[in-house]
Amino acid sequence: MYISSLSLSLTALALVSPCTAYPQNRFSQPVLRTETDAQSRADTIKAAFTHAWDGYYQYAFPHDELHPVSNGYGDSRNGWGASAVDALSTAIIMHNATIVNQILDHIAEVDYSKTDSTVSLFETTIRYLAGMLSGYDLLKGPASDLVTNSSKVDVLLTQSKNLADVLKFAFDTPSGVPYNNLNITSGGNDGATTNGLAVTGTLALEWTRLSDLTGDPTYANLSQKAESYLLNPQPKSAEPFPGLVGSNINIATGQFADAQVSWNGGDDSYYEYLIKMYVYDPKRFGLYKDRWVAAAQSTIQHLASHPSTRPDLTFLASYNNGKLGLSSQHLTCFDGGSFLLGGTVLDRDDFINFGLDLVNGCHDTYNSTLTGIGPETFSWDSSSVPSSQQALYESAGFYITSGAYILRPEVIESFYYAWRVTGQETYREWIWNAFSAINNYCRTGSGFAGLTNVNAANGGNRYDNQESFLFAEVMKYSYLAFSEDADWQTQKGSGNKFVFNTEAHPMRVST
Ligand code: DMJ
Repeated sequence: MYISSLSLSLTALALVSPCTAYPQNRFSQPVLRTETDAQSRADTIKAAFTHAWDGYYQYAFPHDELHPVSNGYGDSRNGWGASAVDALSTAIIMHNATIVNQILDHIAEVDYSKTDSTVSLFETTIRYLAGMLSGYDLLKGPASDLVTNSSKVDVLLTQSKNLADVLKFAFDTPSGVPYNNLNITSGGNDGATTNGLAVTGTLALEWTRLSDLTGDPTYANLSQKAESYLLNPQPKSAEPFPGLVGSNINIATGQFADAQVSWNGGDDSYYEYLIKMYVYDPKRFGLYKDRWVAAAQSTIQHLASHPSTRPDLTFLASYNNGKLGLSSQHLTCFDGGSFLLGGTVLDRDDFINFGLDLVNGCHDTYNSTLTGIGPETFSWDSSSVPSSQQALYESAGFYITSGAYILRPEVIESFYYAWRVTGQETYREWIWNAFSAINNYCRTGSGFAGLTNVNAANGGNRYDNQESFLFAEVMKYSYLAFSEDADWQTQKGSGNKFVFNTEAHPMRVST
C-alpha cells in the first residue's frame, strides 16, 4: 500500500480536480492547471483531429486509411472506410457535426457483404461494428442534439446487423470457437486449427450490445458460447495460475492448445474484456468479473517484475512452463488502465495501486526516449542487454527491442484511467506530454505518420501509414482528459454509464 504523506497538496488538488482525488499522491510536486489551460489543450487536440480528418478526407476517403507521407491511401481493413467508421465516436464526442454527417452518409452506402480481401473477425468487430454501435448509442443518447434526422442514426444499427449477419458464419464450427480469418465471399476461412485468446475473447461486448439493441439474442449467444471455453479452461494445465490462461484455443474442441501466459498482444484484450463485461452488466457477467479478479491477483503475485537497475519500476513479465519472459510491449500498456478500472469499480485499493505502478512503468518507456514516445517492444532481461543500450538500461530500466511507434494508444489510454480514477494532475500532464510529442514528431502535411525509431533524435524515418486507431483512440483519450465530465467519461467508482471497447468506442452499459 502507498500511503499519502502530502495532505496539503491533496487539498489543493481537490479544488481543481473534476474527480475526488484518490487518497494518495505519488508525486511530490503535482502540476496544477486551471480550467482555461485545460480548454486550450482540448482545443489543440481537436485541431489535430481535424487536421488528420481533413487530410484523410482529401486524399484517402472513402478508403480505409491515409498514407500521410505520399498522400495516397490504403485498404488494409477491407475497403469499407475504416478510418471514417473508427473516427465517428471521437467526432461525436468533439461535437463536430460536419464530420459526423460525412461519416453517417458514408456508412449508409457501405456494402459489408463485398470485399476482395480476407476479413478479420476481431478487427472488424472492434473497429467497424463497435464504431457503428457506439455512434448509435451516443447519437440516440447524450449526443442526440448533433443529428436531427433520426433515420440517419437508425442506419447505424441496421448496418451493424448487416455486418454481423455477414460475419456470423465464423462461429459455425464444432465447438463454437470462431475462425478469425474469413473469406466472406465463399463462406470459407484460412484453415487454421486454433484461434487466439484475444481474438476469441474480444467479441462479447460488441456482439452482446448488438443483441441488446436489436432484441435478437443470436449475436450475444454466439460470442458468449465462444467465451465460455475461455472462462472454464480445459485442460486444467492451461491455467497455470488462477485466472491466467494459455494463448491458443483448438477450434474443433474448445480446448486450450498451450499454457503460455501474458498480457501482451495476442492475449491482451481477453483480460481487458473480462472486467469491461462486468461494467457493461454486473448481473449477467459476474463470472467474467470473478475471472478478472483471479487473473489480476495472480498477475500481481506471479507476473509483476522489476528491472535489476530500476527496482522501483514495475512491468509485466510473460510466463511459460516455469519460466518468466522479461519483455513487454506498447500494446501491453493497456494493463494499468485495466487494473485501475477494475480497482475503482470493485473498490479495491490494491488493484488501483498496482495499476498506478504499471502506469508509472509505461510512463518510463515514454519519458526515457529522445522523442518522448515509447517503443513498440522492450526488455529488461539483464542477460542480453546490447552494449549500445547499456546506458539506457542503467538509467531507464529497459532497453528497446523494436523502436517503432505506429500511433498506438495504450500508454495514453492508461494515463487516462489514472487521471479519471485519481484526479491527480500529473497523469493528464503525462497525456499532454505524450500527445505533444506525437503532434511534434508524427505530424505531416496531411495527417500523422508512424516513426521507425522513437529513440533517434527526430524519430528516425516515417512509416507512410496512418492507422485508423489514431482517430478512435489517441485523439479520443487525449481529448477526454482535457474536456468536461460527460456520460461517456469513465467514472471513479461504479457509476459508469458507458464502457469503452478495446478500440475506445464508448458503448452504453446495459440498463
Ligand atoms: C487497436 O486496434 C486496439 O486498441 C487493439 O486492442 C490493439 N491494437 C490496436 C491499437 O494498438
